[in-house]
Amino acid sequence: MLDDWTDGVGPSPMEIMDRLIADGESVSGMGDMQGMGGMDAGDVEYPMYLINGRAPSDPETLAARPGDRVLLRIINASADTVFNVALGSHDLTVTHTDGYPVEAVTASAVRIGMGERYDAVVTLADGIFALVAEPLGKRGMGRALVRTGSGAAPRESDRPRELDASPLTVGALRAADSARLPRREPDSVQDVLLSGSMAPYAWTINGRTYDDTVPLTIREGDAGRLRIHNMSMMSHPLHIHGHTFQLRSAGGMGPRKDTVLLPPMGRVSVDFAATNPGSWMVHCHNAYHADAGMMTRLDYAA
Ligand SMILES: [Cu+2]
Repeated sequence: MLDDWTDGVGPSPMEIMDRLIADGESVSGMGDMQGMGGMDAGDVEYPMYLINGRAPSDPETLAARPGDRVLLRIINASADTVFNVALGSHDLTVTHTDGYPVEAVTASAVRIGMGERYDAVVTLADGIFALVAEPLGKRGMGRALVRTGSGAAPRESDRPRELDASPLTVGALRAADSARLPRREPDSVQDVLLSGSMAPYAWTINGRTYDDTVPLTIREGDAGRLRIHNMSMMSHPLHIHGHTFQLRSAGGMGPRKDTVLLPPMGRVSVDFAATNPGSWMVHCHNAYHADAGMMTRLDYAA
């Protein structure tokens, strides 16, 4: 479980939100902003990044035996941080994302946005290895240890060289057969434009902040398609409640998910089946962006 942490060791999340809004209102605040995030790095520098609730100086140790085949279920529970995750001296074989199986892909590192989940299988060597979550565009790291044998633990400052490789991103994945939606032309196609700015601090979907929103709509039983465009220089993990979707990447065979990370200026189309009538949230999984308005709804037509 990956997290970015400030409460008790830095300003509270509410104080951070107040500062983002205040800095967005003042030109002088922009000086401070340049030290914060920027580009696709999130909006906030955190004093600490955690794995399983533990600081890097006091990491959790996951125990196993050499040769064990272990499933790592990696969850990004942070508010504002995209992580690249790697296990020192090992490759990760990604088998699932957001609970749905994919055709297995092996990578040195995996990129995971807020709200996303990746499962990776690894066959463990003999020793003590660092499991590291490196925050994208920020200083510091989240850290745990995997111990299968004796020897010296990696130093706190050690950074696995696996993080030097380009991380696996969602575009490299294909849904397993059992996770595919039926191939079907969409009954409706809707655009979801993600935009906003640091000054003023406001984040929008289709040009509006919640709850001054024009909801997306769908009829029960329809096949829906969303064309999601990130019009900003910040990344946004878009999450839909009550539904899952299949990415149109990989020739329409992209992974089945409920949260998809849009890089700066990125685009992705997703298909979903309207089988769960109600009024559902659609929102950026950056907690500060959601709080600043980056939410809308998916409403079923009567
Ligand atoms: Cu966002």
